[in-house]
Amino acid sequence: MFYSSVMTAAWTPSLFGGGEPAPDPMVVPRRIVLDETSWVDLAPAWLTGADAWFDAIVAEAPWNQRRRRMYDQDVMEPRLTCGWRVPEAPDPAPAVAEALAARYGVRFDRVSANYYRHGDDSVAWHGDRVRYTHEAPIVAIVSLGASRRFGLRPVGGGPSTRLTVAGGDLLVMGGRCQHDWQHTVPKWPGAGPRVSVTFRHDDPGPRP
Ligand SMILES: O=C(O)CCC(=O)C(=O)O
Repeated sequence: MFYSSVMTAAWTPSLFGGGEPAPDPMVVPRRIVLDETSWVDLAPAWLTGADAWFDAIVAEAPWNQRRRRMYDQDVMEPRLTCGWRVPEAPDPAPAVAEALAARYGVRFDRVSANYYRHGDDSVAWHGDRVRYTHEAPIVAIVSLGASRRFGLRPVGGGPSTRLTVAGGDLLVMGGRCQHDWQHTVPKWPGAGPRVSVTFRHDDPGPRP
């Protein structure tokens, strides 16, 4: 297995997760340079009130379980998903999209949410489809709920990067990350429920 760590504690609300959900303007992301043209920004506790958003989105979002074609078979994805155009997305997603646009210089149009109900839910190694239309897409992910591992590995092989994302954290992939790197949220036995809220853009965005 890729990760050796095992988390046994179920998710409990964090000390800083209460109140109205909103980006904290004082929290500045730290850039992790993956290679000459790819990077990841990580900002722990970027969103205050993450627990309130987690509770609301779990209860109210129109969750679906998608099917994926794998090895000539249709399989159910091991997580639930849903998506909106930004103006129709439930609060605080439009305000979060605006804060991200101000920092990253692209207009975020689409929001999707992924619900990992327990540690057996996951997403396999992949690059996002936005790479087919964008040279340097920015993909921003706000984590809510329990902590999970987030892995990145170069498409051509080489050492992987392992991060942990907790409720309220912001992780942003940029440059050629979707082309030259893959990412995953692996299964993590004992993990509590987590939602990732992902912001993507249709406009071409910055060059790498
Ligand atoms: O849940 C996450 O943090 C990652 C989601 C993701 O990679 C995807 O939906 O393409």
